[in-house]
Amino acid sequence: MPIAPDELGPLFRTLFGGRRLVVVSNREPYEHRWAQEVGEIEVQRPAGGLTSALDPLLQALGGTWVAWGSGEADADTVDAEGRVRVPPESPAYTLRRVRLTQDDVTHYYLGFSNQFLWPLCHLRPALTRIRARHWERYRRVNRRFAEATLEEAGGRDAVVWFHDYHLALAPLLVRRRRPELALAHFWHIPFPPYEIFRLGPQAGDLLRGMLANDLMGFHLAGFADNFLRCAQQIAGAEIDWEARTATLDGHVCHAGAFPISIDVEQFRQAADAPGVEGQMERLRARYAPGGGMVGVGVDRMDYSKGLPEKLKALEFLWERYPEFRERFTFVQVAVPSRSDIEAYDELSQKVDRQVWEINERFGTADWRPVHLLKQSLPAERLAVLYRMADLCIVSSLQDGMNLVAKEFVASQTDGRGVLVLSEFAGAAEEMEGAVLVNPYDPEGCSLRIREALGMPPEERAAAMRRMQEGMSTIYDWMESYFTRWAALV
Ligand code: GDG
Repeated sequence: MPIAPDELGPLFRTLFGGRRLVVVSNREPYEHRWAQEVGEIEVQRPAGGLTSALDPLLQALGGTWVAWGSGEADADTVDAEGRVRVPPESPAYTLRRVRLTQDDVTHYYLGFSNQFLWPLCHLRPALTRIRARHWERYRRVNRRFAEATLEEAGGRDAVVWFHDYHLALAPLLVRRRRPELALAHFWHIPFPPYEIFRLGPQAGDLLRGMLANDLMGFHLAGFADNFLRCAQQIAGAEIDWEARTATLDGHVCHAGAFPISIDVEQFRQAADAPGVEGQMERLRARYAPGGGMVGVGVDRMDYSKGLPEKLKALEFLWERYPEFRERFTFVQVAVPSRSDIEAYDELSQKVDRQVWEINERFGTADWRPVHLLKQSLPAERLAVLYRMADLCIVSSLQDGMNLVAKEFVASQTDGRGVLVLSEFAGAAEEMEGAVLVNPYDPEGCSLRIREALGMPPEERAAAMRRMQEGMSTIYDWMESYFTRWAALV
């Protein structure tokens, strides 16, 4: 039985008693911005599955969230300590903002986090940029996050939950000052094998930071094992492979697999909302005016998502199997991301070029094979797009989980669509019923897309039902994480 969102607060209290929850992440759940009207400040909630799932829990528990104050009016809305009560309409918990300078953002965020750790963890060492300045800022900013966390924990017994690769060093800094606190970390991206992770000159420091947690969570057991092997080989930790623990300086860190999910009900309801049928018809009329099937892709414009590879596979499909020309149209949403980084800018240009070439080559006066939408759509529109689609292609070259795959399945309330999923996305370990592809092999991939498009309706419906029935929710994810963590502290 899936756990209901409002059962999580009571569960947390049962598991952790009166301990206070402090969540620490790079991204904040509420951002203040200057509105169009002069002098007015408005609040935005950055879209994201994790923030929208953790926010109600913090509201129920009244804890604290420590995050980078990235909004342009954030500094004008906090008190002298950098605190603001949220949500604005009915304040229930504290958001503690860590203020970063432009240099911090350049070197800690765009530099070390996204030009070193991100490519390294996604098995692209050639794309890493190693700079002393980046590392120096990463350390400094992690120290600031740790200080803010310690202040928020106060003299009380807190449970501190760190998120992601931006904050690998903070747990050790907190542990040194408050050894009795319960610390856990969830790593949202892949953790690479030893042979890759060791390429970073600071690998040992990063691992020592992470090993200070009681629990290091990853999406897959394979990532947890990679982490343990690195802890052993690089940091000299003692590993118990059966229990999946690493012991360093007398402290035991447990590593575990906790595959994340989405708010399934939210997507299902958005896909089934009144008026959706009409919206789907309008989408079909816009993208496939001559009829035929429609495929979708939804990705951040990131090299880990395999966009050029997906386009190459589609090009092979229309080239080798002309029966799909004018009978199969592809809509790719590619939200601009980290565009200050050269590799991302180059990728975006490459994708533009490929789409242009495909459309020139196969397009006709009445039909455009690929529609590229380089913009962010509201979540409800995404659900409609997912439900309308006959096919969704997730072509990640490497991905911790990939939530799009799960969102597509949750939104497929008619069970008509097929999920074509890269075997290198974490989601592939769970989604039995998906058509698995190797995005490095565009010809093979185009064959699989062809098979998927030809699948009889009953087969599609059965595969979709299997995936829908097997899918857990983000609330189940939190339940299993908290239960495991509470048993350790
Ligand atoms: C990291 C890991 C892991 C995309 N376009 C729009 C939009 N999105 C939303 C999707 C989805 C999210 O962005 C992307 O999630 P992914 O899981 O695909 O990837 P990352 O951003 O790389 O996230 C990943 C995840 O962390 C969670 O642990 O699964 O492996 O890399 O939710 O819907 N949302 C809206 N408009 C868009 O145009 N509203």
